Amino acid sequence: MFVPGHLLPYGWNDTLSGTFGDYPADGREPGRVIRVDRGHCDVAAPAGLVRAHVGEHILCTGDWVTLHRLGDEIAVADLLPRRSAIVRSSASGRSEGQVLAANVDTVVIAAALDTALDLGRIERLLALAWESGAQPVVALTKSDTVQDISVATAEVAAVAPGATVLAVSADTGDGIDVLTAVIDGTVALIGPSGAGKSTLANALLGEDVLATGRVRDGDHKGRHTTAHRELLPLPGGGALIDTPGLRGVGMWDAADGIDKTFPEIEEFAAQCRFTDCSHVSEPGCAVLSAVERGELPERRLASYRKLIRENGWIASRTDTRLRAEREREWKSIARWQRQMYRSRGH
Ligand SMILES: Nc1nc2c(ncn2[C@@H]2O[C@H](COP(=O)(O)OP(=O)(O)OP(=O)(O)O)[C@@H](O)[C@H]2O)c(=O)[nH]1
Ligand SMILES: [Mg+2]
Ligand SMILES: [Zn+2]
Repeated sequence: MFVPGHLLPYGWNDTLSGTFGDYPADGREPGRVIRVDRGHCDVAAPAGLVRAHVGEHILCTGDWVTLHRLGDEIAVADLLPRRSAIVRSSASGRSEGQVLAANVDTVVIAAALDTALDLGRIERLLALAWESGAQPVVALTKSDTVQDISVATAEVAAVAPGATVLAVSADTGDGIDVLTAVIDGTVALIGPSGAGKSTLANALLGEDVLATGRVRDGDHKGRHTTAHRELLPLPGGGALIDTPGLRGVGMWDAADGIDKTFPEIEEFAAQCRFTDCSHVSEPGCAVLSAVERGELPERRLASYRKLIRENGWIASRTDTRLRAEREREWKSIARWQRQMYRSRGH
C-alpha cells in the first residue's frame, strides 16, 4: 500500500489512497497544493514540502495533483478532478470564474460581531459555499465585543437554514471547542477583511502561524492583511485554508447554491401561478403573498432576487463570450477549408 508520509496531515484520506493508487508506479507522486504564486506552487508531497512548476495548469490552494521530475526541477503533471470548489466571478471581470479553494469539506463564513451584521453578505457567501459542494458554517467572530450573542446568533440562524451558526471569540476562546467539533476535513475560512479569519485560524491551529492585522478605528474595516491563500494542517486532523478578505463576491454559476440558501422561497415559488414567475409583480405569485402575510421578510426576497439577477447576468455574459469563441473557431475552420480547396484546385 502507498504511504503518503508527510502528505498525511494535509487532508489525506482513504479515498485518496485509491485515487492515487497507480500514480507512484509510473514515477509520479501525489501532492496537495498549499499555495500558488506566479508560475510556481508549494506542494505537500510524501517526502516533504516541495516547490513545483505549475505548467499549463490553473491551480489553486487545495488541489490534488501528481508531480514529476524534469531534470532537477519538479513540475505538476496531472491536476485531479476537484471534489468541490469555491468559485466566484473573477475580480478582473473576465467571463471565467475564479476558484478560491478546492476540495473543501467545510466552508467557515466569518462575520464579525463588532460591526453591524450584513445579512445580505452572509447570504451571498452562503450561496457560494452551498454551490461549492462543501458544508457551510457561519462563525460570528469577536463575540467578546458584545454583551449578548443570542440576538445576533438567532438573527443569522434565520437566514442560514441548514448551516450551523455559532459565536466565537479567538480572544477568550469561547466557542472554539464547538467550532472545532462541527468542522470536518478540509476547512476554508472566507469573509471580509478584518472579520478575524486569520486570528480564528491561529486559534484552531493552536499557534500563531498566520499574520493578523488591526482594523481601522472608525468602521472596523480590515487592511487586507492576508495576501495569499494557504493550506495548513489542523492539530486534530484535517487541514485549514485561510483566505484573503473578499472585497466583492460575484455569483458564478451559482443557481443551485442560491436555491439552497433560500429554500423557503423555493417552496413558496412552487405555488406561483406561473412556473417562470419572477416574483416581482405577477398575478398569483405565492412568494409575494408570503411577503404580504408576513411569512417571508421583504429583505430576504430582495436579497434572493439580487443574487438571481446577478447570476443570470453573468451566465448570459458567458454565453455571449462562448458564442463569440465558437464563431471565431468556425471562421478559422472555414478559412482552412478554403485554403484546402484552393491548394487542391492547383
Ligand atoms: N476582540 C476581538 N478581536 C479580534 C478577534 N479576532 C480577531 N480580532 C481582531 O480583528 C482584527 C483583524 O483580524 P484578522 O484575523 O487579521 O482578520 P482577517 O479576517 O484575517 O483579515 P484579512 O486578512 O485582512 O482578510 C485584529 O486586530 C484582531 O486582533 C476576537 O475574537 N476578539
Ligand atoms: Mg487574514
Ligand atoms: Zn412568484
